[in-house]
Amino acid sequence: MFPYPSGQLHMGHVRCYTLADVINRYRRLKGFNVMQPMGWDAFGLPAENAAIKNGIPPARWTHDNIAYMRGQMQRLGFGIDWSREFATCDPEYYHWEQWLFLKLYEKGMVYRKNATVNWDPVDQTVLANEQVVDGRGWRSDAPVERREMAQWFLKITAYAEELLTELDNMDGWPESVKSMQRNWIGRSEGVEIDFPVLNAEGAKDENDAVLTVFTTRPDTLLGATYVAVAPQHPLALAAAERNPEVAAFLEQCNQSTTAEADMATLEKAGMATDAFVEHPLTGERLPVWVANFVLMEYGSGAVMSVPGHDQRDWEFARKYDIDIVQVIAPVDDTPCDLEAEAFTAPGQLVNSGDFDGLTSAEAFAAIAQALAERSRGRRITNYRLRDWGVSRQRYWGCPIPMIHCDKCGVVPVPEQDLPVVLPTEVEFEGVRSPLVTMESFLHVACPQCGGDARRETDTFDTFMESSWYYARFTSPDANTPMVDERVNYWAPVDHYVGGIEHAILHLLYARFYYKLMRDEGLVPGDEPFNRLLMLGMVLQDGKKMSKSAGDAGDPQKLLDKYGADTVRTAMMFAAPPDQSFEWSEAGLEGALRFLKKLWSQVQEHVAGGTAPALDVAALTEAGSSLRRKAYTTLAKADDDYGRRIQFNTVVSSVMELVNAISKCEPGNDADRSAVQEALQIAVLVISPVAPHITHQLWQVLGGTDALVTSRWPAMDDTALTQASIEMVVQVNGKVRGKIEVPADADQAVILDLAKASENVHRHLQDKTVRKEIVVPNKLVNLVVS
Ligand code: ANZ
Ligand code: ZN
Repeated sequence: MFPYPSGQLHMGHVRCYTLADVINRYRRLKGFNVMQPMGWDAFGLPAENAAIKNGIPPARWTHDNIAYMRGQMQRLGFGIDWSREFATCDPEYYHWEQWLFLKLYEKGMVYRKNATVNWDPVDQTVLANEQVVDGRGWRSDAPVERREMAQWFLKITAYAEELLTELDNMDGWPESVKSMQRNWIGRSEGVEIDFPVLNAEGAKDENDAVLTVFTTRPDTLLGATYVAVAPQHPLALAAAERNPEVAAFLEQCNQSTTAEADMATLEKAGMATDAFVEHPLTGERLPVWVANFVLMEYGSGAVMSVPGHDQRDWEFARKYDIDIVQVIAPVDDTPCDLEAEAFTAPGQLVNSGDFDGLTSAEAFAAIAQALAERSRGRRITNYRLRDWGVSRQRYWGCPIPMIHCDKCGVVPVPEQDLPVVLPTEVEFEGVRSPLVTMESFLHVACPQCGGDARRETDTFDTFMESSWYYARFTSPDANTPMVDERVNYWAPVDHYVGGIEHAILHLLYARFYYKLMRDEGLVPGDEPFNRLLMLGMVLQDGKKMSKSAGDAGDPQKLLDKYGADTVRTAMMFAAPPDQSFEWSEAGLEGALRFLKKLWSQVQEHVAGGTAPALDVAALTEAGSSLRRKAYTTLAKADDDYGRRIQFNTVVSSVMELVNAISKCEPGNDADRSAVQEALQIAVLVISPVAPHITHQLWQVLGGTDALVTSRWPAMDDTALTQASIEMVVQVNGKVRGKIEVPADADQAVILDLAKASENVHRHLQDKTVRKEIVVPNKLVNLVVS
């Protein structure tokens, strides 16, 4: 995941890009053609805020930051193909985003409708959610109002089903991320039920007006004792016209948040209206309430309330003294006490007339059918996922390529006039987007009638740019829509590495966008990322380290003091990739000691003169046991790098190998070549983590090619076989001797050797062996009496 050019790298970046670089370098050693690209997610609010504060144009601020951060990445030794670099604020990039938007507009995948925004009445501007602090504008401190404004939407809901079902085939993604995406998409199967609206005389409305609700529990229909509508629902608005108290309640609801997360904790409140509906099966009269927890944006903005079997409805009914009726009885011994709480589990129907005795599942079908027969209901599938509102009333973003003409309405910018370039020489007055008053940008001839028209001044949500940049890396200079044929060689991404905070929105939008591009015939396959590595966070004092957190957390300071290899090694050693961990400088000292030891082992070895070619037959035990250690390390690292994606254990096993090398006392010249081989393996295996010193050490060890162009060594299984193993022998749990046994000896042979060993033999005299325990490769215990 490419970074936002905030100014300087933080430790989270160091972790993410080092991990990616380790994968890159390992795969290269394995002979793959690897592309590791880098670019900049360059649009966004911080650049604008900096401009408002310091008067520097966002473009300049952004490009300065990019230059600095690029330098830091180069200093860290990331093996990036810089020829592919771009920033999303480059017109050559966002040109194609505008192009796709127009294509989608033609296809009906883009539409415009009113949506609520945060409005700052003093600054006369829309605020982003982050700019609203405790309900007030961050600069004006004025209470923020909700306003309806026309916004552009992308129809992601048209892909909801595919976005959901495809998850089942995505083996390379962590289960946790897939489940977050499933919940976000939120598929529910249920029934839409029409409740006829009654007029003031209590009769059915002559136009057969109905109140439609969505329920996932049609089996509870006979237990509905009232219906509730959202404060923005037409029935609520009509009731407010008739009753000022209802109007005041709606006003109050509109001042609080609509965020679904806040809904859960919201104190439930409602008000009865003078309206009634008729129960579609019993003909009973049910009151219509307005309730603050009913969302206008979900289902039909109305619910049938079943206080006996829905906890929220139960609490509401208790609060407002509404009837609670039981229609579901437990089938097992699940406790059910409607005096204490709702009974929400499925069960068997009671108090439901003809449906009594059916199970919840049977009743679902039967009631759905009964409603369908009366034309009062239909089965539907609902998604929690909403269409993607992409308009932002901000300056520093990709201009939306639309024109407003008084005569023709909204007219798309003709393809040949793309890109609509964002002016970069701007001055801010307050927080308002400079585009709104910039005549040179605003003024345009209508493409349809040629008359005076105005450009759209909203820009795209920056998630638009981050939804397809990875595909652009394959052909960063393509002058054809979005990508060119090179995308077929590279895409989809083999390994995507990034932060867990992007587990939902970014990844969902990117998946959606990829499908949009696929449907334009632009990219191969259905999904953009084969394998996904979700990083845990780097913490300091328990908080995410996203800002420079003192010297200990400033990568630049650490690079200056320790150098890139030490910083990289400490970062990889600290924790497995998916775990969050507390950063501390102590790890750097350990990493530095290890790299110094590797360095001096190599220097010491070469100072002893050239080792002869390896002659396995001539090795002493010292040599062959070192070989065994070297090849065990190689095999484990291969597995850790390639399959487990766990690099902390690679570092620790190379540390062990280096210790074994330092302890090895070569018995002859052949053993010296085993040392040479072990050093080469240590250097090569750790090179993806510490590429700089290993490059040098490789040459010192006689490497003729650069290490980056070398290959991962072939495994030598014969090095792993051990001629003999030493085992401890105990008698009644006390150590009485040690024996050498052939590595392939079976249990009987081992026991014979154990009993024959001199000291053990003595302790067995005049005793009966009651029990014989053999722990392979370790010990023999003889229980005697
Ligand atoms: C009656 C009922 C009885 C319900 C019962 C639940 C349990 P999911 O699963 O998330 O789709 N609902 C429907 N539209 C709503 C809205 N706009 N705002 C708030 N709540 C709404 O949830 C579906 C359930 O959420 C629906 O099923 C409805 O309550 C409620 F024993 O209908 B239920
Ligand atoms: Zn026109």
